[in-house]
Parts: sequence; structure tokens; C-alpha cells
Amino acid sequence: MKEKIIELLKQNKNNFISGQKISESLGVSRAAIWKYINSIKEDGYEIESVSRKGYKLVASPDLLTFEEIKDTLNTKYIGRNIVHLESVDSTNNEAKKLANKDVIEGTVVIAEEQTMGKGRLGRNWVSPKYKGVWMSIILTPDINPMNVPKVTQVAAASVIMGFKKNGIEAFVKWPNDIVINGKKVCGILTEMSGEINKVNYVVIGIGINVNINEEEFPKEVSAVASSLKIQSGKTISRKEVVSSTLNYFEELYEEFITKENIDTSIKICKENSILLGKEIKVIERNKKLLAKALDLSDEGRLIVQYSNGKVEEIMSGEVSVRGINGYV
Ligand code: BT5
Repeated sequence: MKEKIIELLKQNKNNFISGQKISESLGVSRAAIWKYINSIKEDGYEIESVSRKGYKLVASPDLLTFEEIKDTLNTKYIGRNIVHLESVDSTNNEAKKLANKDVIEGTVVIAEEQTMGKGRLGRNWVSPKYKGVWMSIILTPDINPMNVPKVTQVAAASVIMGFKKNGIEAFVKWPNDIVINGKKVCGILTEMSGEINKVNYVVIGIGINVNINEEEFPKEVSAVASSLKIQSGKTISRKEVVSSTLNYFEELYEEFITKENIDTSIKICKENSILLGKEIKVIERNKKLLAKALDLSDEGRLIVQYSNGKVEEIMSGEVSVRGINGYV
């Protein structure tokens, strides 16, 4: 009911709509409407109420609810069902719980904050409240599990394109980081459940530092981390970042599912790569090897040439990649 009232208020933006009219349209009493309006105000909506005139929506909160995102979302199924949480340990964990039950493909779990956001290999992901986009997309592709890492490249390409839509230039640090001026503004964590040749589900976690200020990063990540606000010098709409990322994600994921290739995503990742052509360090457990990043394969693997001349395709998950003098 709250969603329906918000919808009516939005349709009449900048005008008053009477309690009588709302109650007639929705078939509930005026007293009930009054209660709902109070609860909507508590959610952060600014509503002016004047006796005999009714209610007027003055401002919507910067919340990542479906209600707030849907106007700019052009997808068929990605993000059509949004599970919005004020706070959660990790949206990936929550998404996996949902995926283990029965959930429609494309469901997106979004939290305003994560108390135990995860990176790869048990690392931590800093996720302060209302400052970023912490979301996980649930997918149920009928593909070989070996092909799952390709979805990380699809997600990286979607983030890059979503940023461009918002006027922000960023680069992919293969396989799962998005960087601006050498600092990480986004990380992607792909998790899956499956058997040897069957995928049960894939969860793509995307963390984007949108409006985090410099001093809000804990010391241990401030050397590598940055945000869209720090880099662009202005506050960026989180809603726009969510909808543009999901819009591109659906387009590129559809290519993968229907044509069984990720050509467009690879093209985007190559054109916006921070590694290609550079000398890098390939880190595998305790071993560090110097190499040159040559190319990305059609499968989304990084092709490197070691200093002894040997050329190898490396898979994400096996190694970490660093710049010669630091992070990139
Ligand atoms: C990643 O791991 O980059 C994947 C991050 C995925 C986060 C999303 S948020 C929604 C979803 N739910 C989750 O629980 N996770 C996903 P990795 O490549 O392992 O990088 C982790 C490293 O990045 C840490 O060890 C820190 O050094 C650094 N880091 C932590 N928080 C950061 C932040 N907010 N911004 C930039 N770097 C950060």
C-alpha cells in the first residue's frame, strides 16, 4: 500500500492530492492513509500536508528501493524484483540464501550498508551506510560452471558503461576491480553453487563507492580506495548508478546467454583496461613473476608474457595481478 501511495504522490509531484482522492483511488480509509503517510515520512520522504488540500511530495529520499529506481530502469528481468535492506552482513550472503529457495532470475539484493561486506578470499569490503551501492544479482544460467568467470567480465563492462552514462571515466583492472586514477572505486565478487557440469545459481556482488568522503575510508584501505564523489568532485546519484549498471548488465548478459559469447563485454573491458600493454606482477601464492599484460582472450582470460618470453593465459581466481610499483 505504501508503494501505491508513493506512486500517486509522484504522479502528482508539485501538486497537492487530497486524502479523499487517495482513499477513493486505493479503497482504504482516510485515517489509514494518514497512518501510511506518516510511515512514508519516516522512510525519508518529505511530504507537505495542508488541511483541505491534502498531501504534496516535496522530495524523495536517496534510497535504493525499487520504487526509487524503477523510473530509470529499462530492464525486462534484471532488478525487476529488488530486495531492499537497511542493513545486512553481506548482500552476497543474503542473495545466496534467497537463491537456495525459489527466487526469480534477476532478483537483486541491495543494502544501504553491509556490516560484513566480503571481498575475494575472505577479504573485507568496506560498505558504509547510504554512501555506496552494495548489491548482488541472482542469476540461474544454464551454462557450464567453467564459463561462470565470464560473468565477472560482463559485470565489469556494465559498471564501466554505467559510469560513462553518469559522465565518469573509469578503467578495468582485470579481473574484478574498477579503478580511477589508480584507485579502486568498485569491486566485483562472483560466487556460484553448482555441480561438475551444472550451475545451480550465480551471485554477482557489485560494490561501488559512490559518495564516500576521503576521511570515511578506514586507514587500511585508504591507500588503494577512492569514490566517485572524490574523483568527480561532486555528489553522484546512487539510484542512477544502480539503474544504469543494471540496464547495461541485462543487455550484455543477454548476449552471453543467447549468443554464447561475451564479445561486446570483452571489447569494453579491453578498450577501458588499465593493465593491457603494461608491465605487471603476477602473484600466485608466494610466487611473484614479472610479465607484460598483452591482451584479453575471448573467454575473458588475461594473456601475459613472462620475462623469459613464455606466453600464458591466466584465469581469474588463480592469481592476483599488481602494477610494477603498487596496486596498478
Ligand atoms: C573485491 O574483492 O574487490 C570484491 C568486492 C565485492 C563487494 C561487493 S558489495 C556487494 C556484495 N556483497 C558482498 O559482501 N560483497 C559484494 P577483492 O579483490 O578481494 O578486494 C578486497 C580488497 O579491497 C580488500 O582487501 C581491501 O584492501 C580493499 N577494499 C575493501 N573495501 C574497499 C572499498 N570499499 N573500496 C575499495 N577497496 C576496498
